Amino acid sequence: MRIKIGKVESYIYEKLEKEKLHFVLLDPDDVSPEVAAELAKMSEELGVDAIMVGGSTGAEGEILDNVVKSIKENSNLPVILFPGSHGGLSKYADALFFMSLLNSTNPFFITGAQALGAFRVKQYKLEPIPMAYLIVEPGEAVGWVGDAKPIPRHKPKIAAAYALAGQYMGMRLIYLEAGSGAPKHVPNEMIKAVKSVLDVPLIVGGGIRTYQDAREVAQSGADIVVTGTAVEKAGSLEKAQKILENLVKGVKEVKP
Ligand code: 1GP
Repeated sequence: MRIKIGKVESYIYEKLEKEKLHFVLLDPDDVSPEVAAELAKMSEELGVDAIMVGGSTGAEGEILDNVVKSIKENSNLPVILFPGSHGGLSKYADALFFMSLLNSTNPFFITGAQALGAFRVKQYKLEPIPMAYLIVEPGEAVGWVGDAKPIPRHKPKIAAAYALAGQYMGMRLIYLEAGSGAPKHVPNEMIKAVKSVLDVPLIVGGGIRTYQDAREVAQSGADIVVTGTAVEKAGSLEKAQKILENLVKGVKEVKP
């Protein structure tokens, strides 16, 4: 019996052979379907590789469905759900990060929400991509909501140990998360330490705002760089375009 790798996951692996990837995260709590449509179009034009949709508070039901539908109608990029719990599912998406918050102190976020959501994932025919999710200080809203014991910023070895454990548990992606809107991204030393032990792709997000941030995160070893706030809170579409252009450049200039 063979493990089936779905379309979106294959797309990710194939692209990673040639380049570092940049995913844009849109939180339905912060963007309307109309703005999401504009940002998705812009992302596709600027060379972003996928759109993630989710958030820790309020990204559920009709609000979530409408944002996902609007992105799908306006771009060809894969839409990957980034659920805060079993509520964060939409049948209009292509795939979801089937994530376990490994350093949560609450089993609900490690296996509970996953069990509650599993049948719906099947019913909606969503492609689940198994992912270990690790919260690094400060952790922001997701750290608080997810009852995380955030990994101290000056302890790269703890992050590496959790990441490797995630890989050994069968996770096919590892996500280091400083939290959406974090004042600083995950430290470069920590990214390097985690990357040095992994054989599966590493995703890094939280607090990445500039060309320089994106570049150093990619250079330190992130295979996939995620940005959300920088574009969502840019203030205008013109400003968002400039910021996103620089972020994509920072990621794509670093060769794998
Ligand atoms: C949050 O890692 C993502 O889950 C993105 O963070 O909003 O800070 O870019 P930002």
